Amino acid sequence: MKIFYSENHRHHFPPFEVFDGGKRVPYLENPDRMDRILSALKQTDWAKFSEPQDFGLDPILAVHDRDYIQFLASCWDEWLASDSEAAAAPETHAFLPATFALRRQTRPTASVRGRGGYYIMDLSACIVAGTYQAALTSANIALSAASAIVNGRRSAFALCRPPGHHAGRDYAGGYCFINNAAVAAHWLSKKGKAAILDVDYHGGNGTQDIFYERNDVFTISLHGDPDFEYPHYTGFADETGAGAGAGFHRNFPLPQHTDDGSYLAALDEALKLIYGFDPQFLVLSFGADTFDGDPLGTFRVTREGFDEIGRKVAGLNLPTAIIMEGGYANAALGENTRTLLENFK
Ligand code: SP5
Ligand code: ZN
Repeated sequence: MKIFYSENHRHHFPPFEVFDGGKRVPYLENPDRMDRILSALKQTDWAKFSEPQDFGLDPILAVHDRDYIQFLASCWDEWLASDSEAAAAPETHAFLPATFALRRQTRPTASVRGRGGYYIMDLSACIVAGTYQAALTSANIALSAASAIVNGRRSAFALCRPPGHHAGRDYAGGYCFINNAAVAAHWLSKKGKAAILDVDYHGGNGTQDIFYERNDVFTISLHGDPDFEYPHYTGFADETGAGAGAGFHRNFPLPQHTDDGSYLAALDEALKLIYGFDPQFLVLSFGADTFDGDPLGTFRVTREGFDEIGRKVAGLNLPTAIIMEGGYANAALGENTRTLLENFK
């Protein structure tokens, strides 16, 4: 299997994020995650590593707002120019807004703070010097995997960092800046009908938003119920698409402590819906944070569960681009990811 990967993510490593309660904690979405996955894959005889191709900005701007992408590009430099403490010690700082636009506040204002609070939805999408380059490269990794399956491969793995599924057309959140899976799926949709199946523990709100009014990309997400889990405001079962996209999005909100058995039962329902849509390509947003023991999750999916998830999704027999999203139990992340991927090799 082709694995697309780049070292560019290492320069995106904010020194902290902020949890509920204002608690400042080490950034959980860290480069060590990639090292764990890389070392597990390097032990196999089937993982073939490639650098991503550069697809330019057009496929990214096809699903993202131009001013938002420009904000990501210039945010860090503008922040250093506007905050002397950050400029004096940039490596211990990150950009995070402290005031957020509400939905009735419909436009960004000129300052970096005013654009930050408009384009960022939470306190885990920290921007540092390497963020924009890492996010662009991550999108190119997803596009490279998409291109591999268009060129006849049965599957390809995009080892993306930063992840993407919380990023919408004009916002960052949940460690995500550019929606890698959405960029790949939109690009694929020009070659044939595409579906996105999101099995990250968190609801794929960005992916949902981007395709909500479209019927040419079917999107579906299994996740912790927003009644108790991030992203809190979306991912409910009654959100099924709008306008031309009515019926082309589905959510499966699941309770705390969901185990292999109930997860796999929900997955079976999701796979039936994808089968009914009859896509030519599948994009799998894969997060390993459903794992029993993930520091951000509450589910109890086991390593055997990841094997079953992989087997069931591979059973659709569709050319599949597997896009890395979350997963923060680093000690188990490599093995869980390899276990899922083994089913697609
Ligand atoms: C890609 C991805 O998995 N993003 C997840 C971002 C979640 N950010 C919200 C963090 C909420 C912190 N809650 C702490 C619970 C610790 N038990
Ligand atoms: Zn997640």
